[in-house]
Amino acid sequence: MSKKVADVLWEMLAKAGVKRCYGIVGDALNPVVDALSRNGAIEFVPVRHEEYGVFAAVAEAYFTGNPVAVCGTAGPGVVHLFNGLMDARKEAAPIIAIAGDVESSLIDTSTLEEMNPYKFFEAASLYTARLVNPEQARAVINTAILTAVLEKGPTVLSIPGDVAAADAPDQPTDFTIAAPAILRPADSDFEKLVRMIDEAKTVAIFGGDGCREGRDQVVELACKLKAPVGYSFRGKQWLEHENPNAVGMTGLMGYGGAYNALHEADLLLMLGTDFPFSEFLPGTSVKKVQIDKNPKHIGRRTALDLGLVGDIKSTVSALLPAVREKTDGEFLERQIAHTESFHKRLQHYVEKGPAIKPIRPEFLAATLSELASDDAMFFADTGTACIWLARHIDGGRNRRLFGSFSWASMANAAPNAFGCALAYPGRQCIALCGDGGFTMLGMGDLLTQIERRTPVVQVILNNEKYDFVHIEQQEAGIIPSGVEFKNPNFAKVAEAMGAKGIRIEDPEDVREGLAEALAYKDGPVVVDAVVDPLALAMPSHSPFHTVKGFTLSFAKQVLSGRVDTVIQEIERNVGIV
Ligand SMILES: Cc1ncc(C[n+]2csc(CCOP(=O)(O)OP(=O)(O)O)c2C)c(N)n1
Ligand SMILES: [Mg+2]
Repeated sequence: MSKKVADVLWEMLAKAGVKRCYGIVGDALNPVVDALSRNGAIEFVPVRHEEYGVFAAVAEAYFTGNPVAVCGTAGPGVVHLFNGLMDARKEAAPIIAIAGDVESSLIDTSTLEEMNPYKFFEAASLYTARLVNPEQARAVINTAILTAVLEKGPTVLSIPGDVAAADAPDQPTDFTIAAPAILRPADSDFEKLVRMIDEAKTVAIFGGDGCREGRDQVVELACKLKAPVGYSFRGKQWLEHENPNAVGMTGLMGYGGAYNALHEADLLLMLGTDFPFSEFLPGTSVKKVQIDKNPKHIGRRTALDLGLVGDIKSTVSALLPAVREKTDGEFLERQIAHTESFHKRLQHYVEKGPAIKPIRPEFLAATLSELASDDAMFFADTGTACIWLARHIDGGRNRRLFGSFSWASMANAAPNAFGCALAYPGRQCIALCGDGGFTMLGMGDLLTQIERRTPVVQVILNNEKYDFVHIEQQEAGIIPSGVEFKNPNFAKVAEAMGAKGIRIEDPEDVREGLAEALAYKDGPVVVDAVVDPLALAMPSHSPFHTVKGFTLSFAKQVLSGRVDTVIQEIERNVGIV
């Protein structure tokens, strides 16, 4: 049998390092999966919702660095990919989406399920191609792969079934992915940077995901400069552990001394970060330098004194021998002391946790962190789970923390954990899920985990609420509405579906319940943790409008007769327990 276009597709994807394709088949994709079975090098992972497949692929691609394929078919199935592809774009994950298209003879006729992939994917995709002629195959597949891998993001190949099933022209399927170049600022700019660092009395560092490869160099530089190191959520997992200068995160989830360190330094070095919350960055009283390999990140969040293009590892490696060591450690010590005192405050609900019912999420997360293995991978749903992940799950050289940090979609954690459980068999993959997030997407595809007996631990923060939004509405000074819902007993639901279910209602059962969940290796576990729906987490630095908003919301709630709720909420968050 001659080679089909779909055979060429899989051959090239396999050569690019694709190990899995997550998705749902049907119509146009039938010849595509048929060719996948013939190919044998790539595993097809059928899911119950295409978006779940993409979130799984995003986590796999982000951590392994390999491109991952996803698929959905014609119209609605393709549309279900979209939110996940936006996430891939924001989290910089190389994903190649295979979108089933209508028959090529019906394109642009408004036939059943037809949509325009160019228009539809414009916001998410770095490159979208419609394969309407077998002669295009090699060139467009090649471009989709190279763009996803080199520009780190999603690309889309829209393929009509008839083209996928057509004979492929006799073309070579080999291609080359260029090795990355070393990217460093020009000598004269570099010298300017060295001078600024040497002239500054105190330096602070704020790092993001761009420090991933250069983390050891950044920590070494910080030690040499006696510089406190703060980080974005995406930078936390690279910069916090084994770093004596770590001072926590700034922003809405901020903790520790990061905010002060950034604002009190003479010079701020922003390294590999596109941290979006400008209000948490200092103004002109602090000199600011930003270094990033993506020139578009430079200067877009705050005005700078110097902006340099360079990858963090090689730029900081070059800086290390070039800058003078600082001798005065007073600034650093002050920021570390501040961080330690904030940490003590954070421990309040962890230490008191065993005696507080409903269960405090701080206590739940800290216990999970303590019990999990040193190479565990943690994933947090967008929602309060992110706050508890940021504040109470410890990182480590071999631990990994991930979420929809930049796109901030709900329902990412369970599929993220599933993708990593497939990519890293034997490693603990733990999803800290919102009850809103889990019921949005995680519950249906729990069946996927069950069928494959994939050992994913899902810990559900059962607060019967879109709690993050509840907090947001209070911050905005309004009476919370549209945020409450009712849940079933998730442990029983999980058991009925065929997973292991553990319900934890009492704080004294937290340790045992989590230990049991982590020890279970025979398939997925759902831990239904009934947590305090009124637990609040304020950032280490609260902007004035936040404080004002809470006060206003509390006042409005009291006036509308919700006195009990307000008193309870205040009581449960000021340590009067
Ligand atoms: C797909 C999607 N829909 C809505 C939102 C807005 N949103 C952000 S967090 C959140 C609440 C999440 O609730 P839940 O999963 O129960 O977590 P909790 O905050 O209660 O821990 C909502 C609705 C979003 N980010 N993504
Ligand atoms: Mg909730």
